[in-house]
Amino acid sequence: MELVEKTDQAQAELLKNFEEKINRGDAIEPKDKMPDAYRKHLIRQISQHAHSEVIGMQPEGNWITRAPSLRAKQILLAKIQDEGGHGLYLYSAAETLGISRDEMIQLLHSGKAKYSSIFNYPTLTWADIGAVGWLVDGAAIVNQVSLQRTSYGPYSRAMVRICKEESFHQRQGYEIMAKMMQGTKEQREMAQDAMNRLWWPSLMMFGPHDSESPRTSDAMKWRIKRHSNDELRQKFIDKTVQQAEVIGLTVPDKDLKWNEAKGHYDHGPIDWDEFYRVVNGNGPCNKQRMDHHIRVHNEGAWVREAAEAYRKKKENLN
Ligand code: BYC
Repeated sequence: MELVEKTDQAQAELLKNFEEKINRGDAIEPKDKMPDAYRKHLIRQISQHAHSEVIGMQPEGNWITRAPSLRAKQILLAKIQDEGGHGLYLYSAAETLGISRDEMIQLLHSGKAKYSSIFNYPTLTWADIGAVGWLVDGAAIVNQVSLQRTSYGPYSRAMVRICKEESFHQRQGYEIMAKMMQGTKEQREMAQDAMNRLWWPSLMMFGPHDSESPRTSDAMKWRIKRHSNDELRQKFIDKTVQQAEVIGLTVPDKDLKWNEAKGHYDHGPIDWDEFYRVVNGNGPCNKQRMDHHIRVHNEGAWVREAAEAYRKKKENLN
């Protein structure tokens, strides 16, 4: 009985110290004591974030061989490599919480871990590559700038570096769209069509409305999230609508209207049935994305084995 009381007391002390640290705005580092629920929450979010970066390479990779110029191809290749790098920083950050890369990949392949809904849409034309850079990376930046101040040190530091690269990604996407809007009628229509198809899925990247978001309350309490899903979505809309106007694109939302009193744009309803359909595995490309990831992961087994054999050999030499 006394032992149970002592353990409870130790747990309460741990929680108190942890909460004090969070409230002071101190970063939590891998060797710090932390509640198990905080650790699990972070593993879920960071690993899903890493999976998104890596799966996100597929829709863009679709256009490497068809980029319209050598310059466009070089830029696209560099961008996709950056996304792979982001995945690696994030898997490493998650590993500091006591999960291995293998376990994270298994959770992805078994359908237990998610990745961003946006990457289950196809990239049908070159303008889609512009729209992915401008809208998808643009949405990702808004979210990730906020995550630079997240409470877990390794996640926050990964975000600082990722944000620098993402701002280049966003600009290159906007450049593609701007150029197409100065082109022929067909090119302008292609850019508008990409905008029409990718606008709403980009708004869904921020997750469900705050009232429907089961994870937000813990995430805000532990300062993993600094802003809610709706706050970040609004920020993205406010800045992107103006960018669309500058290059002559129309936002495909008839209810979009500047609200002077709020100082924000009001927007039309988001199709949450579509969101949950895609998140639950039934979007246009879910099967294709997972099949590809599983196949390439299996084909790469020899690389992992060779790296492990080399590590062991070096260990024996030392
Ligand atoms: N897609 O309670 P909620 C990139 C899930 S990649 C799928 O609001 P939370 C790029 C959510 O996980 C950048 N699932 O959750 C790469 C939860 O399910 P579980 C990607 C979604 O975590 C290559 C449930 O719905 N960025 O930029 O508080 C090329 C309830 O949601 C989505 C990140 O990953 C969604 N859109 O908030 C180009 C950012 N939304 O886990 C570009 C990091 C929600 O309970 N993540 N769900 O089964 C976050 O900031 C947060 O996790 C979210 C969701 C805002 C996404």
